[in-house]
Amino acid sequence: MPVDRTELRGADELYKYYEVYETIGSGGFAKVKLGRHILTGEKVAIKIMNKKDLGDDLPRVKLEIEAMKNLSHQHVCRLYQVIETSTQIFMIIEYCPGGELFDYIIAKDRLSEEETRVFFRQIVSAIAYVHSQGYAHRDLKPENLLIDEDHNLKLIDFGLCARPKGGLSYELMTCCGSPAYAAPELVQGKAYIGSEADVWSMGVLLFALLCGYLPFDDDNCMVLYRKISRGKYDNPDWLSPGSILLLNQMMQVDPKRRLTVRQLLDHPWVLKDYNSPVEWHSRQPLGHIDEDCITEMAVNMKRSRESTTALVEEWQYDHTTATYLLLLSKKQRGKPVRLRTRPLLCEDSRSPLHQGLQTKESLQFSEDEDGVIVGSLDLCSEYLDDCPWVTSHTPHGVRERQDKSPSKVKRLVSPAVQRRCAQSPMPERGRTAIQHCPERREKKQEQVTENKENIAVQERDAEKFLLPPPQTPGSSKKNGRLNKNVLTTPNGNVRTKTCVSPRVGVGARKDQKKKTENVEPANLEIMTLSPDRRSRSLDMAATEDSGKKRRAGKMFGSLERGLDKVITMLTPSKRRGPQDGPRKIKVQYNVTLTNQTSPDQVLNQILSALPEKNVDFTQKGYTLKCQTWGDYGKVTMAFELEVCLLQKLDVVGVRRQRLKGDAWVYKHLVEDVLSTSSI
Ligand code: 6BJ
Repeated sequence: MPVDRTELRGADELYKYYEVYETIGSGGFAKVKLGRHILTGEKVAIKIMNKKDLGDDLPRVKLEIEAMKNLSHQHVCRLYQVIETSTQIFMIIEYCPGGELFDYIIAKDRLSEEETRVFFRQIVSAIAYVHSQGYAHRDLKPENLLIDEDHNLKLIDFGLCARPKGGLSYELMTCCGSPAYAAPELVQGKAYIGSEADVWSMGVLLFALLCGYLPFDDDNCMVLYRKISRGKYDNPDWLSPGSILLLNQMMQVDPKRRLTVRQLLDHPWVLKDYNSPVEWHSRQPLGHIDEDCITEMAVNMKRSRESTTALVEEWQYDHTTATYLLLLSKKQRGKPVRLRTRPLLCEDSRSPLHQGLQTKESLQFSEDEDGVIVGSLDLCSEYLDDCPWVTSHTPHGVRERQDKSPSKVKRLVSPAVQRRCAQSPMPERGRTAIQHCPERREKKQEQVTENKENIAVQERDAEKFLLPPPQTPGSSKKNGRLNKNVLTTPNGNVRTKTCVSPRVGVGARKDQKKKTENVEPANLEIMTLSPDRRSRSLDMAATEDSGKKRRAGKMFGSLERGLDKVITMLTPSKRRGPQDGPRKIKVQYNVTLTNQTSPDQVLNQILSALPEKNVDFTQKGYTLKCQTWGDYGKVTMAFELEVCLLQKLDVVGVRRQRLKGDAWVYKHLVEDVLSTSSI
């Protein structure tokens, strides 16, 4: 096949400026990978889309790109660069190490009113700003809010946003977004005002933060739509009267009776403990040019400051824009405004990872199914954080704080509950053992009060919805959002609609029995470090940290040292061997603690539970890449479970990461797998 020059040039552009690592998420037509901008050393998220797969959704991507170019706000994820080839689109976006708000909520079960208020004020700030720029987001949900290194929220996914030509007060017709968060006027197919629909979704989001589950949920879409249209939900007993009132004012079926975002800015619930309205104006307005960043770029590019400023002010969303915005982000976080002056490894302009591929001897450099060249860089490891020139987490960042208080880390099931559950009969297939623990289930069901005002909604209105469920971009099969094969109820019960394809999706299931009996983590992936090498790297990090102050100004020496460490750690000869055990990682909120000390035993338990739950998987050492299949042989859910040892604690943990699929369905499925495994 002839080589497509445009394609090569495009891909080269990516590898010239970025190192590309593993997948951190995927939607229907996009995959998000962790990356690193070579000149600044900053981590980035790389959203990768295949034009062929996009088909009719290509305009949505263009819309998202345009929206992100226009939006610059402290609580909106920043777009840095767009690279387009004949076949692919790469969006280089701000990286948010804390992951999705969704994972944070489920790890904590639910948030306190105080913590919810902190997050909710940031959501109101982001939405008030987005609306002020003429956009409605239309897909607000906890999966679309990410947590940055300072534990602040950043809004993502503007693929469904709308900017009506006549302004936000003009009505829209397209029904989109995730059904559980959609406003009644949307599910009924009526014309609607984007900002009013966003307020409804914010109400659902607020409920999810305070309660840990959804106000309207059902495994049947029509029943779900009916519930939304009636606007009736239960208020659990832990909600304060103030929270109940605010939720009610936001989830008003009649959009004209709903609160507006303006009213939210200084709502009494929002003001509590703050006494100041939400600040929604951008603290980072587009247009202001930072002189320090320009000076550093001018030196690096060997240009005048004037011509560098002119280049930056073009806002082409090319490598100049990315370098400027990433330098500015470094400056704002108190890091030195410095760029690398020479290539990382050799004269070749491509990144070390790209060069590494020439030999292809090492597993950590490989091409994924989309032909994207990737390296393995574990998100939980300290590879990058060790290096003084690479992004490090602030000493007061969330990860650090969590490490120091492991007692705060929740188990999905407490040992006491586990014991009780073990005594009760086996749960019926497809339901979570958690919900079978009587106390817990009852707690959610008893002492709930219905929201009052919407009860008056006319039944005939409640029955008006689109038939069949809307096939909008947001709910198309391609997008997979409605393609549930495990469905949840508001109380969290899981009903497995078995729609696993008869074929075995991935290899490991066939020889499941053998693997379960005798687990031999022989083919461990080399992205991980053996415990002894890991502790060495941590020691080095500690030494480097204390020495940093003394070596102020000797930036480039430490740059090279940091680089050497990355290279050493990624050198094939030093990769993990079969003799190595599970990875030792820090406790963070995507890790479920067990009360067990044998990783092999935990692994075996999970290996037996997965087939029971119709989850296919491939095993690489202690990491299980899991998938569920829909009716048409499509992957409906993808996630990773990794058995690991926890630093400073003598117990085994299970790291979980959702890669694809409905977040609530994922929550219940993983809870189900882990509780079946008696973890
Ligand atoms: C985008 C996605 C930007 O799971 C993670 C990190 C997920 C970053 C993640 C591990 C972790 C740590 C703690 C708790 C749970 N990012 N960052 C699409 N559009 C714009 C931006 C992104 C995606 C991201 C996702 N970390 N998990």
